[in-house]
Amino acid sequence: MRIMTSGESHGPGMTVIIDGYPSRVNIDIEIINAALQARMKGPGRGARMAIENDQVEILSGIRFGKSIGSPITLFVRNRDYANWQDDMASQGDAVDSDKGRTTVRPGHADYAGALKFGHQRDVRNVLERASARSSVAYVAAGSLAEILLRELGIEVHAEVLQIGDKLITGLSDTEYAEIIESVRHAKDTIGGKVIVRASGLPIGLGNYSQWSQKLDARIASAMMSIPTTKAVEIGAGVQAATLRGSELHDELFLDEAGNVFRKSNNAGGIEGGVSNGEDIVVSLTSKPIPTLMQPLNSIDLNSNEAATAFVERSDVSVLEAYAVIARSMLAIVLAEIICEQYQSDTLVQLVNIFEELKGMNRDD
Ligand code: EPS
Repeated sequence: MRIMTSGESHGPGMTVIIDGYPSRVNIDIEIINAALQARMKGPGRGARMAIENDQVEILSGIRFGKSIGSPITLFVRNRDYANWQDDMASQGDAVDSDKGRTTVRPGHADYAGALKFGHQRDVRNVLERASARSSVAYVAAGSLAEILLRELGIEVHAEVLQIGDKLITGLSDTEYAEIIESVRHAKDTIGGKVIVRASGLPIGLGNYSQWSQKLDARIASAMMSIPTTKAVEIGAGVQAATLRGSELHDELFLDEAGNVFRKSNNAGGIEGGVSNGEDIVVSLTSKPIPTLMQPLNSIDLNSNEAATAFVERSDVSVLEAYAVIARSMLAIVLAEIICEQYQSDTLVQLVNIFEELKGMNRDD
């Protein structure tokens, strides 16, 4: 399974094509819609979310509620496009509008993207695609991946761990919302941390043989691709630096029936780039988003003069959405690796392989 996305934030919509998804998987469109709706929620979201009402349209690959083995195309319409048709037209001349941008926001793709593609006279050409609106497509694909994983007994969950420097445990919903409101009041933005867990995995996903096949390397790559991610930790993560080997490594024990078990999971379910049967545990750090209502010092790329970054409608905190996106990315990576490693045309073939896996792992 592999995925490719396209679409601009204020264009007609976001598209994702999922190729190599096994046939005969029951696909309930409401499961995809529930994930899309969850991504829109949470305190700190901006006015755009009052315009959008993300719902998936299935354009190919699914008939009568089942995958058919053909590429699946999912499309989520941007309702805001109705307000942007002239500015985002694919033909004709650029319109005279207040939506063009020549100053850049520190921390966004604006500066490097404009210089890379030659868009100094209209940075909107960069920010439309660099927008975190692109996460809609990943969440749509992620929920398809999760549907497949669930058929194989694998569950993925995510939650917010920390807002700014405050742990969520111990904060009430009101206190959480109040932190965001005070940041909004200060015309600033705030980041945090989320944690994602996958359970029910077989031993042996990924491969220690090549850098590109290592499960933790692939998860880290997917997580770093989410706009705003600045760090990814697996299991104990950065704490590993402060622990002795005897404290960190998860010892193996046998129960009375001869089954292997561990008393800790500091490895986060991955050793040597391979899943070891424990839960996969990944935590991610999100920077505060770079569109500020109190703009930072910047430059105007067109005039090459000092300026302040442009100010436009945006979010204060996206942590709840970030958790939904992180969960989707983990589901996508796991489904991709499972489909590569246990190539199967149909769901039944894949389920049978998973049944066999339960009794393997001895060479005698
Ligand atoms: C974003 C800017 C805002 C966010 C957007 C990401 O959009 P707008 O400029 O239209 O207000 O709302 O996120 C989404 C639209 C979304 O669906 O998550 C940015 O600059 O990255």
